[in-house]
Amino acid sequence: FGRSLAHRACFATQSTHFPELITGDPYNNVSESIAAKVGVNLHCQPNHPLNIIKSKIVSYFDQLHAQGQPKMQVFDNLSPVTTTENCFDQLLIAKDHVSRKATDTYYLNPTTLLRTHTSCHQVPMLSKGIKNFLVAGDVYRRDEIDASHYPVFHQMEGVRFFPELDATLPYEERVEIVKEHLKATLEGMVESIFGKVEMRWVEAYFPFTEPSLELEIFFEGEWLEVLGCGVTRREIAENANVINEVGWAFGLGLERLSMVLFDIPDIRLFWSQDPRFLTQFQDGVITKFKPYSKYPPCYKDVSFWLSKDFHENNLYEIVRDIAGDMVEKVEIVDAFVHPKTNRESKCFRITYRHHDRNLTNEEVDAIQLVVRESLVANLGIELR
Ligand code: FA5
Ligand code: MG
Repeated sequence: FGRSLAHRACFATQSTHFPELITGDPYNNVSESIAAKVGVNLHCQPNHPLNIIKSKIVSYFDQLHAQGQPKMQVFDNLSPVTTTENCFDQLLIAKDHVSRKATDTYYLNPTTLLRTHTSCHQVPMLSKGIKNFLVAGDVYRRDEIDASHYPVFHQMEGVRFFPELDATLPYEERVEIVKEHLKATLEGMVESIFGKVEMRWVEAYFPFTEPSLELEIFFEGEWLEVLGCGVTRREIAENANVINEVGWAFGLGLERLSMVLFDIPDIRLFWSQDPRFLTQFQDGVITKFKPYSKYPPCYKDVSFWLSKDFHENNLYEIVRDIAGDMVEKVEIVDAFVHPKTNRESKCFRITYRHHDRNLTNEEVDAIQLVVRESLVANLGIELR
C-alpha cells in the first residue's frame, strides 16, 4: 500500500513518465493500441483542434475572472493513471456500477486504472484546498465504435465553490442558486464559443451531483450530448474537508465541442497525423474543416453463437486492436435465440473506411479474417 501511495504522489506531477501500463497482473486489460495513446496529449499539441478549444474555454473563464468571478486554476498535465478510490469511491459511484467493470474500463491492476473521466481529480484537488479549477485531460473507456465515440477522448472538468453564499440560507436554497449559476455559466460558455447555436438542457443522473443535468447541442441533424454537470453532493465536499459550502462541477467532451466548432465529422480524425488534417488548424483561429477525402466504405458482417460471458465491448476492442482507425463503425445488425437449443446468435456489421486512402477489398478481407480468428481465439464464440 505504501508503494501505491508513493506512486500516486508521483502521478500528480508527472505527465511523461508512466508506470508500466501493460502489467503482468491478471486483471490488466490495457491493450497495445491504448497504451500507445497514453502520453500523446493531443490537448496540449500546438495548433491541434483540441488544444484550440481548450484555450477557448480557458479564455472564457479568464474573462469571467476579469468580471469579478474567482480565478479558475488550470491543470492540463495530470497523469491519466488513477485509482479506484479517486475515480469511483470518492465520487460515491456504487461498487457494482457498470463503469467500474473490466468490460468498460482499462485497468492496470484491480485498484489502478486509466481515468474514465476527469472527475477523478475533484476530491484530490478539493482536499488540497483548490476549489476553483479546470482540468483538461485524456480519458479512457472501452466503448462502442462510431463517429462520435472513441476509446480515448478528452474531457475538461470544471469545479467552482461558493464560500460567499450566505450560510444561514437553507441548504436547498443555496443549491438552487448554485444550479442557476452553473446553467448560466455554461450557456455563456457555449455562446462565447459558438455564437448562437441551438442547445437544450436534459435532466440527468450522476452519483456525485444532485441535481444533475446534461447539455446537448443540435449538430448535423441530431442532438449531440456535450457535457454533464450538477451541484456537488454535500458528502463529497465534506469528505474533502469543504464544509458547509455549495459548489458546482461539470465535465465536457472536448472532441464533441470541437466537432461542432470545426465541423469535424468523425472523432477518429483527431488522431490523424495527416498534414491535410493538421495544417488546417491554427492556434486561436476558428475555421471550418474542409474534408480532403471521402473514400468509399467497405462493409463486412460476422455472425456467431455467443459464448457464456460474451460482452460486445470485448468485441469492439478486438476489432479496434486489429483494424485500428480503419474501422469507422461496428453495429449489431441481427440477433436471435435458437428456439430449440436456446443458443443466442448475433451478427455484427463492421464498416471499414480509411480517411487518407482507398482500401482494397483484398486488404479488408485479410483484416476481417484476422478479426474472425481472433474473436474465436479470445472470446470463445462459434462462427456461423
Ligand atoms: C462524465 O464523465 C461525468 N464525469 C461528467 C460530470 C462531471 C458530471 C462533473 C457532473 C459533474 P459522461 O460519461 O456523460 O459524464 O461524459 C461527459 C461527456 O464526455 C459527454 O457529455 C460527452 O461529451 C463526452 N463523452 C462521453 N463518452 C465519450 C466517448 N466515448 N467519446 C467522445 N466523447 C465522449
Ligand atoms: Mg453522459
